[in-house]
Amino acid sequence: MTPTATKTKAAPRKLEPHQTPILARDLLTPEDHRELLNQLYLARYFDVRLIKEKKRGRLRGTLYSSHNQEAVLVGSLYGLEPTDWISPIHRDMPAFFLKDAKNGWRNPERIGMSIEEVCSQVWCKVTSPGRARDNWSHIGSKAKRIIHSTSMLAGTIPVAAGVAYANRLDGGNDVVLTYNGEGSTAQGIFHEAINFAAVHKLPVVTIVENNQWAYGTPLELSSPNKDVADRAKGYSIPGLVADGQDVLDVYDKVMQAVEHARAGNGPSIVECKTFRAYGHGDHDDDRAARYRTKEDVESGRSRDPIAICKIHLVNKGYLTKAEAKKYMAENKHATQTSDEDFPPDVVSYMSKGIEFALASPPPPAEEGAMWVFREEN
Ligand SMILES: Cc1ncc(C[n+]2csc(CCOP(=O)(O)OP(=O)(O)O)c2C)c(N)n1
Ligand SMILES: [Mg+2]
Repeated sequence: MTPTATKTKAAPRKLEPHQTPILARDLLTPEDHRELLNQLYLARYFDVRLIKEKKRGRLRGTLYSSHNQEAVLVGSLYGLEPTDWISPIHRDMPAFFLKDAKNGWRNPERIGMSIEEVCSQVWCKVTSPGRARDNWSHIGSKAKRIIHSTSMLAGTIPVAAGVAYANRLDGGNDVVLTYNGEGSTAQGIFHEAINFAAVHKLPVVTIVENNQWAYGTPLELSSPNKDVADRAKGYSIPGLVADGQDVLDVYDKVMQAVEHARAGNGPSIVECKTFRAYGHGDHDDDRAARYRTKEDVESGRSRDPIAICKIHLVNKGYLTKAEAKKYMAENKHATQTSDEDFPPDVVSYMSKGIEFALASPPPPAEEGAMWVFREEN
């Protein structure tokens, strides 16, 4: 059965006849623009709150921070149809609850995971989609159109191509958005899968989150291309480069690729240039401070996506300067932020998710072998 979402959003604004649509953002309403900022706050708060929960000793397991990379997630997800598919990886944890979030963060009909499900996953509770098999991104849902993340780098792309191909055989034309780090672009399977998608003109959009580092390996040691998107030339498909710190630029470029795919023209690569704020995971924070210079980290983090979005909104007149200064989450290390730096509904949304997870039990021990061995009936 095809899932449907209750539309709570106003119909998209139409351009006046004399206006030429230049960019996808031109069709966004002022409310859409403010919602993009809210979703950046949501993604940032998810991250800083988990970092603080771990420091308080209320959380165990590795955290893979998406701090400073939020515009890539928010900008790429915002224009999707609820029935489009996504395949997030370790760096994209907020994508699970941001999918279809413009139809209402708390809307139970939304085709995305609830914050309760995602927090339960992080806390390894019975209420998590993965029933505590993992504390991070190894979760998916066919009903919510989320493909379980693949551990082997670039492994999301062949799966995405397979989902798109199966969907076509079923008469569908839904877009499949796959996320990958720049470190995955040197994998053989990256080429095989995009080549297959290009040959069959499958509606697969590959987002490359180029945060300059793959664990301790810098981009120049894994790719001869300065722009990873240049690899697209080898498959005769579009390769777009977006400023990954600018949510509207990501939105424009991803929508170009999404419309190209939906029109039957096949896949694209959208490289979003960004910077990994901390270590690969929090187990790597101390080591990362040795293999990256302080100056490089400061420069990489100097363009905060929340600050850049605010500048757009103030310039457009969608936010006053006073409103822009009300919540100051930007340009701060996670531990320097306080709840007052975020809108109260963002804090309460996440807090409810955490309370739900903390109150949920772990799975019963007898579930340990569940889904491990085939059960004979
Ligand atoms: C084929 C393969 N090799 C190695 C790993 C171990 N590994 C997990 S994440 C990672 C770094 C990924 O870097 P990148 O693709 O740039 O994504 P980022 O973590 O920067 O978001 C590595 C080496 C893996 N998962 N798969
Ligand atoms: Mg990387």
